[in-house]
Amino acid sequence: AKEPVRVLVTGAAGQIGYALVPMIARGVMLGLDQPVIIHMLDIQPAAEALNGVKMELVDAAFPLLKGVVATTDVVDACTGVNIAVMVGGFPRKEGMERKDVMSKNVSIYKSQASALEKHAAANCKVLVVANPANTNALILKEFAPSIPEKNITCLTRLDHNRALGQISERLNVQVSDVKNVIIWGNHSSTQYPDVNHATVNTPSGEKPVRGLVKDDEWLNGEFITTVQQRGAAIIKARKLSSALSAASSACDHIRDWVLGTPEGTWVSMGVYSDGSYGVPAGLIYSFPVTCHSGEWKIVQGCVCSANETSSFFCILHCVFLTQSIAFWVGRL
Ligand code: NAX
Repeated sequence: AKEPVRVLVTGAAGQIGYALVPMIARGVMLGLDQPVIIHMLDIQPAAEALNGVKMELVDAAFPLLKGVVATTDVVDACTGVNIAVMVGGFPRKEGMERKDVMSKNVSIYKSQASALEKHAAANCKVLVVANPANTNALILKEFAPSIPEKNITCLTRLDHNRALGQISERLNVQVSDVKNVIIWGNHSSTQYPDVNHATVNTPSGEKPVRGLVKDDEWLNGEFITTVQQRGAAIIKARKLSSALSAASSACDHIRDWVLGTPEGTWVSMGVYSDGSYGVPAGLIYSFPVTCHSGEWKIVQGCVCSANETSSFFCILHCVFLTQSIAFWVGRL
């Protein structure tokens, strides 16, 4: 039997946490033959709720679940973890200035970064979900210099999956037959969903999405804004932000990273830039990637003129964020 993998979920008493931990315990993230030990971290005001989640995990009698650590102590939470999914954080609220959110997250991610650096297992893989996701990942990277940069990523897979979903609805095809959309940039409304290389598997072979949709106006307009603003649409409908789709996409992100992407398929991940596509090196930016043996690699050659203007603004936005982070990191 395989050794259990330790998976940390921060903010585990929240709504994404509540959807995510049962998926992990059922093998959705790491496979149906992979035992897991789940570490859950939250803050003191949520300690009782966190314990309630632990009770439910016990009650569900998951065969793959070999242990649960539920704690408000960041060191206990991070000790020995192989995978860290950072869902806890301080999202921007109405009326808050960007710098207020930034300073709160810098202090949260500073302590979590150093706990991971000191106490996580060697080669721990980190996925930041909490918004602003690219920025929080960058803060974590700054404060955990001994964790290899390639091990710190952020979630844009939800946006990627939303794009697949929109194409499948539009063409009335199975979502599993659509692939190779790309989310460029930030997990925010400045992202650029790109279908220029996307294909659909049809009975007569793989066909480009653009050729099948035959409506460039929709692809260049409504499709993009729908994906960019889907989070707001969910909040409007549910009076709560996306949780099950975020949790499921976080599982997809880790599963593909650890177990590999299928041949000929790429996915979107927020990763540190090596300068590909003119994105300044060191930024955390969403690119198309393939994964093999636990390592991601940026897919090259997906340039298209349609996204030049948009990616220029994405890059500007990321550079601006990096500079603000450098400012806060310098101050603390
Ligand atoms: P909730 O408010 O339901 O849960 C957040 C949890 O984090 C709470 O239990 C809170 O007590 C805990 N927390 C706060 N500070 C903490 C700290 N210092 N250490 C540990 N835990 C802490 O939010 P939820 O709906 O679960 O969303 C979580 C985060 O995901 C938010 O930042 C949200 O903006 C972000 N999202 C990111 C998405 C993405 O695609 N990257 C999409 C979904 C989601 O909006």
